[in-house]
Amino acid sequence: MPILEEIQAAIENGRPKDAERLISRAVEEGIRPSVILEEAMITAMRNAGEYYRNNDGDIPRILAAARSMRKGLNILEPYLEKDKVCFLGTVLLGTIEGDLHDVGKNLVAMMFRSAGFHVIDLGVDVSEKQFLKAVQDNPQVQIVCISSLLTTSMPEMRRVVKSLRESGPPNLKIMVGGGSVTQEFADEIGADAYTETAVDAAEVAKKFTN
Ligand code: B12
Repeated sequence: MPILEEIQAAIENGRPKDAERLISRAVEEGIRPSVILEEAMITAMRNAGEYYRNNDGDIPRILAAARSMRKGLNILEPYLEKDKVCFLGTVLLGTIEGDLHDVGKNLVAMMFRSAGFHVIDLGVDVSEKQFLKAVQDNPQVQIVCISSLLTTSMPEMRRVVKSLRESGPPNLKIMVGGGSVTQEFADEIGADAYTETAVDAAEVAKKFTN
């Protein structure tokens, strides 16, 4: 089986050790890190998500896939970072309060880092207060990114955007994303940008800072 398919299978089937080993081997074989990420790893998480949806939420299996993805990202990240050209700015990132999903957020962090941004990752279940405090404590932050996968967390996202507008610096850019967010919702709550993928998110952020 070609190595990218092996990586995809290792993540989809929740085999973190195999994922780590195969990703290292693929890098050694000269496959571009961004190709490994997009063609094998993101595809694996998409398939795992489909499986979860069609099988009434097989939680142990999806958790094993998410863990393998995280282990794999740790291996790949230094190689992706090597490609970065220059320092572009500082981004603050977190998953909204009430929401513990972090696979997409971690991918966003990684794409930003490999594009040349410094990322302050606040983790998951981040409250309005925590976002505001982090912006105040880190005046160099130019962009705040908020991730949400749950429709139940969307009112909280709206609140955070509102208070960042009221109390944050006037030129702060706010980006939103994650499975529950749409362009329409992003416009409605006054975010500066929404993108469907982590790759596009980093591209849009580059335009904001240049
Ligand atoms: C994995 C998973 C879990 C894992 C999470 C593990 C982890 N460490 O993250 C576990 C099992 C813990 C879990 C729990 C729950 N989950 Co869940 N989960 C998923 C699943 C299958 C995949 C999510 C994922 O990782 N996708 C892969 C990543 C790469 O995609 P992504 O996050 O969307 O990110 C991409 C983009 O959106 C974008 N992006 C992400 N963030 C941002 C931010 C910015 C600023 C930008 C610009 C872009 C961006 O970039 C990423 C890459 O391109 C989804 C189904 C699905 N297909 O999405 C359900 C799903 C999100 N879960 C769901 C639910 C309901 C739950 C639970 C409530 C289940 C329960 N009854 O307990 C709990 C909630 C726990 C909580 N409080 O958060 C629902 C949400 C429904 C809804 N609309 O609200 C979904 C959609 C499943 C479903 N169809 O019912 N879940």
